[in-house]
Amino acid sequence: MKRLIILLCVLAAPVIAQDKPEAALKPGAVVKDCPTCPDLVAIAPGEFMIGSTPETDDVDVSRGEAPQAKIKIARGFLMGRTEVTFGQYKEFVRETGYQPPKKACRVWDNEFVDKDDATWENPYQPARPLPEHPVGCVSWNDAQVFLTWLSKKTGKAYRLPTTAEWEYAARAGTSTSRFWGDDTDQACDYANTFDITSKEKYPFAWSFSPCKDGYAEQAPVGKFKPNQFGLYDMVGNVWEWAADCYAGSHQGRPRDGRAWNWEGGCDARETRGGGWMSAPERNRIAWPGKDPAERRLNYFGFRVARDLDSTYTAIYDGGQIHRVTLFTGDVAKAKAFWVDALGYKVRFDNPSLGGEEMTKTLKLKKDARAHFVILEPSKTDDPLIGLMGATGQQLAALDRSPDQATKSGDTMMVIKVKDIVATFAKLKDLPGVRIITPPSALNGTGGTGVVGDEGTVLSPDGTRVVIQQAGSGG
Ligand SMILES: [Ca+2]
Ligand SMILES: [Ca+2]
Repeated sequence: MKRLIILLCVLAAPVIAQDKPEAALKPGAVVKDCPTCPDLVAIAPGEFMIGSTPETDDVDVSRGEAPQAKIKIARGFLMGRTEVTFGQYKEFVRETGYQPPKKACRVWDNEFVDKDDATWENPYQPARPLPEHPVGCVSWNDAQVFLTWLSKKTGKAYRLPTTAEWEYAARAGTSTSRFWGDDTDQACDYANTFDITSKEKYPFAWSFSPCKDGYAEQAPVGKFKPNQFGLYDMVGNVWEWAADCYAGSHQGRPRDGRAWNWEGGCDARETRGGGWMSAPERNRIAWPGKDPAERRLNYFGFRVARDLDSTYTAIYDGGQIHRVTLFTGDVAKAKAFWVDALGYKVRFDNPSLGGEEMTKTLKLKKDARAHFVILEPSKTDDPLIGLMGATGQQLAALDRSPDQATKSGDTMMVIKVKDIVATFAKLKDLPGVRIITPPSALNGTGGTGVVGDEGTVLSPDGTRVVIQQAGSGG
């Protein structure tokens, strides 16, 4: 244990150089974390009413648009200026080799149908995507893997915008159905919707915007006028995944703009903003789609967000998310440990390998001090024993042998380094979380690393979490 503490102190030095604080950015300023990264627009804090008034045209009370709720976005944040593009996603796939578990995507083929040969590369509409097109046929799960990759690439903690952030940014100070007003006949200046151009090519049964925008299907991003915050395609083009569970109501939503997720996971995630194939009543800022996290449709994409001055440093160059295996003589005990002691909302699943998924949602006790200690194998693909401790739990029995660990009655998990990377990427909603173990510190001789940095952070469910280095007292 002594050795552990000494090493942790050595590792405490920051590994990311701090640039000028982003909190000082002027609203509307555009920043970029790498040459091919998404443009990010600085969004100022503020208050707004989420949802629609009962008098709004086409208001859908069944989706919980009304009644409204007052949201205070306390902190500024950065939001993708456009939808994530085909070119950006292609770079991600090239660098990671990411293969989604099941290759089917819903496209139009004389009807809307899931096609096995439809992929982000072959989304049918458009037949041959340009690098500037938004990427489609990406699920919420796929988006998480992309965000993990982008976070590791840039050292910044990328995530999806929360529902509240998305709507705040889309409204850009307006309270109308769309950021340009309520009229659908003006849509063609501001958005790629299901318009006369689309209607001429696709015989969908629903209504259309009574104007011509020139795009029958997807348009390259940024072709229409931006909203008042400088964001493009916040209505139309591709639907955009939000971080939140679909709630069907704004009552009970966190009032500070955080994502609304709950224990046990959710059946559907919110999608926002409508799309090129959607009817005008759905191409409104407030209307929420609800779709399972694994669903792919060629008219669903996403946009990135991140906190100002966020940091993210991953250990190893993981890439794929692999299965996380609970290894313990007492599974029930191990599960209880995770749930009670650690408590982050972490989804242990396996979008890249398919098969059985294990989903666990964890709840951290208020003011718990979470210590993350990892024992390192000689190779990144070796099983790795991670022992997770927290206040009231002992950081003990650090041992590479699962047998010994089980015998000693400790709760052990056998996971891979790559899984650690992926797991902690799931904590991306937590501002301030950093993984500060460099690979060189993990040498297979019982060396330890710590994940997390000192600081107080908020978990997505509003729990205040103090992350403190092991051995630093308290
Ligand atoms: Ca159109
Ligand atoms: Ca959009």
